[in-house]
Amino acid sequence: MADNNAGEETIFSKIIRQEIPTPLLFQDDLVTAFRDITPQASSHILIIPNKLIPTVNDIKQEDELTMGRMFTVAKQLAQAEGIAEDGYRLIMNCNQHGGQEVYHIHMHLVGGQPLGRMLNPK
Ligand code: DGP
Repeated sequence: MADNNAGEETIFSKIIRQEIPTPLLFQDDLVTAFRDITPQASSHILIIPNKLIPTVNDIKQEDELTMGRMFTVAKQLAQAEGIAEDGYRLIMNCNQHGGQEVYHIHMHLVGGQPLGRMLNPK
């Protein structure tokens, strides 16, 4: 997918507005959560800000409440998934080297199985 640092809307904005119907696991005034379409573990959830922020590089001080809410929701969803005690991983990819494909920041919550080393050795 092409780099979208210009800040154009992505498919995630349509999911937030439910223009593309996707079952939501959580939504409030700041964040939305739903299951990843291509899960890479038995639990794979995306937690995203309702506001379009293209990359982690674009986060502003005024977004700190939203960033904190993303973590609070991640914790709650991990508990709801039953994976909190065994553990899980939170991932945010940034730009090309980070492997970011959708330019609307999102936190991956992955777990439900041992995840191995953090990075694949080359
Ligand atoms: P990243 O590489 O960090 O930008 O991850 C983007 C993730 O978004 C990827 O794991 C697949 C997921 N994804 C992309 N399009 C859709 C969609 O239309 N619906 C859902 N539920 N997930 C999507």
